[in-house]
Amino acid sequence: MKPAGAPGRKPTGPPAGKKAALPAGAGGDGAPITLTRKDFATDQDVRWCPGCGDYAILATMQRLMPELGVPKEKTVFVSGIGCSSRFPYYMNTYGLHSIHGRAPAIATGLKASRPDLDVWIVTGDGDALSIGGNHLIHLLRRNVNVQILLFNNQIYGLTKGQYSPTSEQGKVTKSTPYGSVDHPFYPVPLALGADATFVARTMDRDPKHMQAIMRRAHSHGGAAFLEIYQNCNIFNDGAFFEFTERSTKAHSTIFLEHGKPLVYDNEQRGLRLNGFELESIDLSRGKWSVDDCLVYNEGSIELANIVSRMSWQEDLPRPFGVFFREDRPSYEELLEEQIEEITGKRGQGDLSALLNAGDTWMIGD
Ligand SMILES: Cc1ncc(C[n+]2csc(CCOP(=O)(O)OP(=O)(O)O)c2C)c(N)n1
Ligand code: SF4
Repeated sequence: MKPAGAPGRKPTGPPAGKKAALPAGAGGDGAPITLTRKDFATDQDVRWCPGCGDYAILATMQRLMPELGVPKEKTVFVSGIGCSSRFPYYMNTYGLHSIHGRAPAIATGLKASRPDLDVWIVTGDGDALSIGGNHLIHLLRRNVNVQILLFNNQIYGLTKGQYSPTSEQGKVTKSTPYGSVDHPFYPVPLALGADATFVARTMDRDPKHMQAIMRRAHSHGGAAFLEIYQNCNIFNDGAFFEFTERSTKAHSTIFLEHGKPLVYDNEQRGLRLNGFELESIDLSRGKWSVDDCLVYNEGSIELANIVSRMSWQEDLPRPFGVFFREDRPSYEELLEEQIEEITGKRGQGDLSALLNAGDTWMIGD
């Protein structure tokens, strides 16, 4: 296993709230440079529609970056194709607007060859779960040490409003004029099923929560999967209003916190485990108290599975926060270890000798 600070670990910065300083001399005059949110913005025109939820996610990321303390030149945003995938243009870091659905493959290659880089993947529900579904699950099971931000707007935005793998059954769109008959993917249970080591959910309209969860995703030493509910106000407006708007948010959402009882609706309601089922209980009438509520444990895959699956039961609130987290060596840690071990035993390899070993043929004129 590598010591702390080795490639598998996320680069760490100053505590939350403190400004990040580049190493002395990075500014050319020997003095440390203090970065602010503005340092992470670019001069590019942002081409999202006015009112799109993507703006809030971008602003939150730009606010978070200085406190992470990772130098800009060590940070890379890799995206696929879609409105959300325009994100790297707007971050003043390295970035790659890549191929549809292939951000996980490109990020895996990048981390395998440059494990010192801090890599974020930005993807949409179409990009990550239609054309890129296969790539995503393999990145998760391998535990590549990157953060994956899945902007879920339950629609294809860039191509003007076709249904996506997360669109609900019955959804009427340009490509499903009579309503979708497809059963949707639920990204959180999907990531848990792929053995992701960090799985969380947040929403565009709660920047404080979003920033806190992004910070936690970043501090995780492995593949950190974060689903973000994102409003596409042009093609799927209001898909998540029940969870994001002040009038309904309290009784339709619950915020998971490790070691804390599952209470919601201004502590008027809670969740208890009844067999393998979760049950909503009224804490205001004396029959039940907070002591009857389930205490959340983000290290339990069993709880994570139960809580992630309750998301679509109408009488239960929608969970946000960290569903699951465990420590497991990252892909690049294991890869480095293996390379060191084999090189120690067999010496440096010779690519040309390898290519010319065994049967080779010359192609004639
Ligand atoms: C190989 C290929 N197939 C299809 C497309 C068309 N296409 C572009 S973006 C997209 C889906 C985008 O949806 P999503 O990932 O949800 O992102 P959003 O635009 O909603 O942010 C599709 C199907 C493409 N660009 N390339
Ligand atoms: S089409 Fe939707 S997702 Fe795309 S920029 Fe416009 S509002 Fe945002």
